[in-house]
Parts: sequence; structure tokens; C-alpha cells
Amino acid sequence: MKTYFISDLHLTPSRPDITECFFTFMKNEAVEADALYVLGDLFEFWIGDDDTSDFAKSIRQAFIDLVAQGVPCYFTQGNRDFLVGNRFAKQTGVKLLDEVEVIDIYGQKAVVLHGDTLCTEDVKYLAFREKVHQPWLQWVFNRIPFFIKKKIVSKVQSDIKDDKQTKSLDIMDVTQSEVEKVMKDNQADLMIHGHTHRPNVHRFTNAENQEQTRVVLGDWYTQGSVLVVTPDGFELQSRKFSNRFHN
Ligand code: LP5
Ligand code: MN
Repeated sequence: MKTYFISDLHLTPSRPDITECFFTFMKNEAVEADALYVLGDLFEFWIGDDDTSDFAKSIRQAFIDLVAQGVPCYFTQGNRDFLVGNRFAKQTGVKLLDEVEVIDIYGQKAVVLHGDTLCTEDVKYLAFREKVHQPWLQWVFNRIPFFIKKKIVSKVQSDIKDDKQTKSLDIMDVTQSEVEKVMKDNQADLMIHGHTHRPNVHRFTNAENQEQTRVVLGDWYTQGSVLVVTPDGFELQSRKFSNRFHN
């Protein structure tokens, strides 16, 4: 019995090493799982569910195959794939989760989320997030032809590219008081998230003197990163990329 959690793969056609590692994981490992949770930033950027490229089709197919084999798949939007929507869910059989979701894993309550909303000191990002999450704006954007949306995204990306360099690492990490608030609001002693690319298990005692655990998932930049949860516990593991992509 095991459940997998992954996030921050940043899948893109220009990184076939990551994509292959993901496909191998889906075919050989996820297929044995009780469930798979993708906690955001599966894609480097997702322009819309109308993406008909071979690349997008191949990723959708990986989920279709997994769901067809009886493995429930859950997906939380990240800051790079906040435009994954109901059409993607319908086409693949993946279930879209809310921004913050409470789940039960082998009797343990856990709050799961992408993690960007925990970084409350990154006020510039949060203001940007609020803008692009406006339902009316997404409604309009989703109706623009794909090739034009692609150009808009590239323009916004290049406009804001340098902004991240000016931020301190502290600003881009989670705010502890926000972590504790979200855990308290959801009455969970375990939190699982990604986004910060700082894989770790943080154990701490909250203001009510309760033992709490926050598990941060790793990214897939230099290796695959997987959280494996069993009824006996959990472990952050890595998966190697195939040698054939490296000299
Ligand atoms: O993922 P990572 O770690 O690299 O960076 C994130 C934050 N960056 C982002 C940016 C997105 O990936 C790029 C999005 C392009 C979107 C195009 C949208 C098209 C319109 C869609 C309409 C429905 O998420 C980064 C964080 C970092 O995580 C750590 O938490 O710091 O945040 C930024 O760098 C954002 C800047 O600070 C914000 C700059 C404001 C610019 C305002 C432009 C307004 C454009 C409005 C578009 C309609
Ligand atoms: Mn992210």
C-alpha cells in the first residue's frame, strides 16, 4: 500500500530527460499506487486546455493510462499551471483539487496545497497571482486563440523575468505563521506542499503545543522527486534521469 506525491516537474518539450523520467514513473511505479497526487507545477507553463501539441497529448495520455488502470489521480494547480482546468480533468480522468484540500492518507489527516500562497512576504507575487486568478480574466484568456495566448505568456514571462532575481531567498520561502494558520484552520497535523524547491521534513510544535509536520516536495530539475507515503510512514525519494541524455 502506498500513495505518491509529486510536484514541480516543470515539464517542457525542451527537457526530454525530465519527461522520460516522468513517463517511466507513471508506467512502472504510479501504476502500483493507491493514489497519485500532483501538487502543482507539473508543467513549466500551461497555456490552456486547448493545447493540442504532441507534447501536451503525451502528458494527457500518461494520466489517461494511469486512471484506466484504476489509480485515482489528483491535481492541484501551481503558479505555472493555474490554467489547467475542467477540460483537462475531463479528458484525463484526473480530479482537480481546490487550492487547499484536506485529505485522509491511511487514517492520517493531511492538508495539501501547492505552497505559493504560504509565501506571504512575497507581496509582489501575491498581487500578480490575484490578478491572473480573476475568473473574468481567465474566462477571456481561455477564449483567445492558442497561438496568441502563447505570445502573451512569453511577453509577460520576459517582462517579469528579472523580478525574481531581486528577491531574497527568505521572501520566497513559506511564512511559518501562515503554515501554522492553515494547519490550524484545517485541523491537520500534517501538511504537504511543493513550490519552494526545498525538499525537507520540518517538525515543529505549534502555539497549542501540538507536534506538527510539514513535508516539502522536491523539484525535478536534476532528478525525479517523489514522496512515498505508506500506512507506516513516509519518505522523500529521488529517481535518476536516464544516462542517455547526458554526455
Ligand atoms: O515558479 P517560479 O519559482 O519561477 O516563480 C514563482 C513566481 N513567478 C511566477 C510567474 C509565472 O510563472 C509566469 C506567469 C506568466 C503568466 C502569463 C499570464 C497570462 C495572463 C493569464 C490571465 C488569466 O509565478 C515568482 C515568485 C516565486 O515563484 C517564488 O515564490 O517570486 O513571482 C514573480 O516573480 C512574480 C513577480 O514578482 C510579479 C511581477 C509583477 C508583474 C505584473 C505584471 C502584470 C501582468 C498581468 C497579466 C494579466
Ligand atoms: Mn511553484
